[in-house]
Amino acid sequence: MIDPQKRWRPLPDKPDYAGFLSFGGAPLAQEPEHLQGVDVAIIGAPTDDLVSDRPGTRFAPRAIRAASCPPGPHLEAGVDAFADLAIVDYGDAAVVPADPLRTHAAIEQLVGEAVDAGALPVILGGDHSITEPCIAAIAARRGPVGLIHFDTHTDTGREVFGVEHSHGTPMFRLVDGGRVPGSRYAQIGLRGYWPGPTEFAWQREQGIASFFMHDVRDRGIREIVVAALEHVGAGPVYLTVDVDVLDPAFAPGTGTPEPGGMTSLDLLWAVREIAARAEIVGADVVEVLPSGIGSADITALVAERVVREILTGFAISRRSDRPD
Ligand SMILES: [Mn+2]
Repeated sequence: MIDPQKRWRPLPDKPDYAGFLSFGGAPLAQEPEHLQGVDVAIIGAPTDDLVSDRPGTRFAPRAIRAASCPPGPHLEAGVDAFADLAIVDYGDAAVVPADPLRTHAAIEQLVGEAVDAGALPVILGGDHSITEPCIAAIAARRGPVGLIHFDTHTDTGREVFGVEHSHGTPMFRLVDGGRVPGSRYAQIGLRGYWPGPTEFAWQREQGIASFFMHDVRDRGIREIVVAALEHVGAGPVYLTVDVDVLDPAFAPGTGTPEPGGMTSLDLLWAVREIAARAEIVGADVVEVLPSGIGSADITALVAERVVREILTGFAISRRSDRPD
């Protein structure tokens, strides 16, 4: 294990821009045995071979790690996830450029190692196709999982541009393959012009709950989160956040942006609430397309904070699990 904080121990704090690059300055782990006793393993999935529009999310795991912030308790929640939980950065999956199948196998392998060690895998994408191997690794060990999915798009295409293996199809493949029952799958933030009636008819047949952006606008995020949690119900839940659910004003660095989206304020609260209330067994943040370094990249910055809110919510859920 490498502790990026070590050289700064005699000092008050390590500045975020210095030291070995890891998520939140967490210890770097490379071997599965380093995951023993770990609560959360951050895993990078730097791949964007399957995007249908502008590429570049392969650079996101590094950008998200670099858009860090000083440690300390969450000012609203009063919880310091890094103090409450044993969090490590398990590095990146051994991706192979232009070979999405081997890349996905490498992601599934690494996520599986985290699950086998009893750690919560939190994955930094990558394009949205990476959610398929992440959930595959978890479902292989724990059975089918519920899914809460923040996105502009449903990603339930049977194919995109005639291609079945795409960042627009992972949710179809997961439901079709039995890894995510539609009766425990909720989407939040849908808007724009894709997909069409065929996909939505299929979604209804599967029992998938779709909360559109106009639902968030009209009913408010609190009510929508309650409804999504009710739909997925009890049991293991995976949380996936496509950063394009945000309005491009908040997250301009993404490949298929759509105006009229969520605010950072709503999304950050929502993911924390879900992580605190649901039985989270894995989470990812995807489709960040960075172009700046550190906090200069506002899309990587908000993605970093999405992960922090998930960690904070997970820490809250762990606290409430503890016997008094
Ligand atoms: Mn997506």
